[in-house]
Amino acid sequence: MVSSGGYIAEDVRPHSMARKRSHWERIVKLLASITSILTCIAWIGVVPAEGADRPNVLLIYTDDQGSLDANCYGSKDLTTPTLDHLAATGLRFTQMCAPSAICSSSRAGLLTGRFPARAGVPGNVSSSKGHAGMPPEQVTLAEAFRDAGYATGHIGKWHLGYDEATMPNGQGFDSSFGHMGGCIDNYSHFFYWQGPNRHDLWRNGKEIWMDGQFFPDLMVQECREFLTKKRTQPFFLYWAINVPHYPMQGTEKWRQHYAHLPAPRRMYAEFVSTMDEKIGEVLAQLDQLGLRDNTIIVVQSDHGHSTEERAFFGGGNAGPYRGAKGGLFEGGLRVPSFISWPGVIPQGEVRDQFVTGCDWFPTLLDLAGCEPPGHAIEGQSLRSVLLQNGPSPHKQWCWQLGSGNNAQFAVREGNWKLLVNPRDTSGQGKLTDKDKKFLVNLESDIGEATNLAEQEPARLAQMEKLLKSFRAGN
Ligand SMILES: [Ca+2]
Repeated sequence: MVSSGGYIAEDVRPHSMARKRSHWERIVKLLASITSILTCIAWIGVVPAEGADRPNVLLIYTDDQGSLDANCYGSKDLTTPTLDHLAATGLRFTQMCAPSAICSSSRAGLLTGRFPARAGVPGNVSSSKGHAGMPPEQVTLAEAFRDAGYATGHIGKWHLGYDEATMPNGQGFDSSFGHMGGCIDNYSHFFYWQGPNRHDLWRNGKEIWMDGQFFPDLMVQECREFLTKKRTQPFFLYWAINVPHYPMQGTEKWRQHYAHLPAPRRMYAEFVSTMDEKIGEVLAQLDQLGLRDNTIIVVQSDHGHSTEERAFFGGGNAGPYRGAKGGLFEGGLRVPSFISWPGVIPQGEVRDQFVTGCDWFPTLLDLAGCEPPGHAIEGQSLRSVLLQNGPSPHKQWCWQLGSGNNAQFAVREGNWKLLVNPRDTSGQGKLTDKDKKFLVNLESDIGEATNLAEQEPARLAQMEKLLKSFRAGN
């Protein structure tokens, strides 16, 4: 490079000298340009192919795990070292709300970033072969990642459609292993809900039989194979582990460990710790492959715990929250939720901001440096919540569970929440006709015990207006 001093000296030289100098200068500049072009070409040659340096994403969606059902959330009767380790090496949320309080809708919200009803899944889809689920035109997280050059895999439960177009391979997953309906017996892999009894285990759209093999172990094996095969390219693995959903089939080790607990907490705890152990086995594989630091791990429940007969009428722990699976009180919506990405996301911190399961769609794409979706979604990126402990991206939110006259709704603005047609599946207090509009302030009444609808008519009207606006699609 010519120093600036040289140019200053040039001004006082005779014109002919200056012209000659200018001629050489042009040649030097031309050579410099050629050199920088060549440098650029050489650099492009060594830059990794697009996506090769992007983080992997492992999204683990647990099933019917109650609001506080991990040791680090306050359930000190549980042994959950894997989840506790994730909290210590990442963040956990205290106000992560599921997109809905039942399986299919929650999964639709997670995988599309949209209000589940707008994704075409206001309630549970059929668990019977041949029945369509979430419309295939909905854009899933798997499709978004696949478009960005990721390998995409589904392992575990699906429950978003049981015909070719709406099974996982029709919704953006390169590979799929698991059951299509809502639940299975973990040894026979038969649907575990009602008759007629039927087998439900599939690989890439083809029925397979793996008689007598414990499904959580099969999922671990599948995860390990996926991680090993895809370790050299960015991947998005959606592991929808069907645990601790009924039937509660914890292993012998955990049956002995929890022998002192009363039923149904005992059976539930056995299955929670079985789940924790299986997740730990997959995380150990990530460590062995050297992928842990370049993999974003999210673990979250799809909604609150079940109080159904098949779940022995309970066993999960919602702590101070009212409600459970199937209703829009906090016990149905607040879920244990973790994210860990060592080196990028703070470790051992807690986030209390109101956030939702719909937010993972834009958040994971954002963190991975992929393009945001080109269409409107309700979820928002949590980047600033995660990295800077920034404010909640949501001033307002809305939930719908079911359709028709008995559909439940909840709408939230700040700490105010209005429930319409509420259902309390935890049986805490009777709901009367007056409670069909149930207004609470979560700041003063986290247990949602007192209906303020009559005392706060102006607030009720405002919340009803907001709900109407959401229902109109605004
Ligand atoms: Ca569930």
